[in-house]
Amino acid sequence: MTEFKPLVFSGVQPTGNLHLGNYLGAIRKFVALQENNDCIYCVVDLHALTAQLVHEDMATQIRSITAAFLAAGIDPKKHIVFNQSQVPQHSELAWIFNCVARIGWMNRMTQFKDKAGKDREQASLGLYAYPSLMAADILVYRATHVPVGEDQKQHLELARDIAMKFNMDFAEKIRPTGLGIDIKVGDEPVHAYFPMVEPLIDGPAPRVMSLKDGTKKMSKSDPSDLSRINLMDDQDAISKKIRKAKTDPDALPSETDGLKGRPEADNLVGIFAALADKSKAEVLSEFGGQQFSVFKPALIDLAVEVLAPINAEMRRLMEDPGHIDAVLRDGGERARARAEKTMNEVRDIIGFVR
Ligand code: AQP
Repeated sequence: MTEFKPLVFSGVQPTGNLHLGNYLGAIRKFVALQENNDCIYCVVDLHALTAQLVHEDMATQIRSITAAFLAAGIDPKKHIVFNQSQVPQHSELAWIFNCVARIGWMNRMTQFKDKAGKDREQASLGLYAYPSLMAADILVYRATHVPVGEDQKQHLELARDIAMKFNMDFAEKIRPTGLGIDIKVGDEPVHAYFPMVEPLIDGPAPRVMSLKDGTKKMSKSDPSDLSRINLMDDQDAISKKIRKAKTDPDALPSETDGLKGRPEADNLVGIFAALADKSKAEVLSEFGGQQFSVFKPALIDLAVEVLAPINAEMRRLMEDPGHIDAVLRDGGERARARAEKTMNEVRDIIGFVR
């Protein structure tokens, strides 16, 4: 048995202000992973069209996500940073995956149901096919690991299903090309061209919740700005939002079991833990028995300490859009070369004439 060469891929949509959930659930992991891995990080601008077609400030949004990647510490020279629309191979593979994926699989996607809302007939076909494009984003590089927040878990399971079906359906065509490798999926040996991607979701804050409602995900599209901390928020805004964050009247518990049934307390402790690089248990060993009037100021100080340098660097980078565009162009060129190699192999496996 051999294994696929480890490769990390992930993406962020340019659909609004990045928030603490995007940072803790995704971008911070991107930075940590680049130390020991080959990484590709993408601003997934094609995905941004799925929920809303026309974006007045698309270019600014793309640059702003790129600035956040760079300000957080991603090295675009050692790794690849680019925007999806520069690499048309993503869309080409997505079409093939549209023909691999089954409608029954897509019908189970909860994010489509959430985002489409009640009037599903009016949702775009792109929103429905979103997970197929996401599978193509990852697999066009034959990436093996994907750091994401918990909300993306189901989409990654679908990417595995698509990869598995492609491998099985084309098994007899993959073998003679010598392009596949023998892997095990569970106990079953499979001759695979596409790897079974592994989601990287761990950490104390895999799902950062709204500051106004601990049962709802912190989200760019929440109409209330007080529900989230944006990476571009200044010290005053961060302080105001944490002070106004919903809590309950009890003191913090000393053990993590005591957070059960207290979603807002659980969320704030998780945020503290993630920002401080500690476990929730460690945070509670320090703050157990304390009121929120003590805990919130400590959380404000910590959030400002971590986010202020990123905020300042993002603002500096955004003053030089030419530099950001050059980073994206360079990354796009390198990504295209890799993606085209995969697509040539896929075309050969399928039997297209080229
Ligand atoms: N609340 C969250 N907690 C942890 N991780 C999160 N992510 C998003 N929200 C949270 C992770 O951030 C990465 C990029 O997300 P995205 O912008 O591509 O898409 P999204 O999940 O749709 O983000 P939003 O903020 O929730 O946007 P809207 O409001 O448009 O739906 C992903 O890895 C995601 O898991």
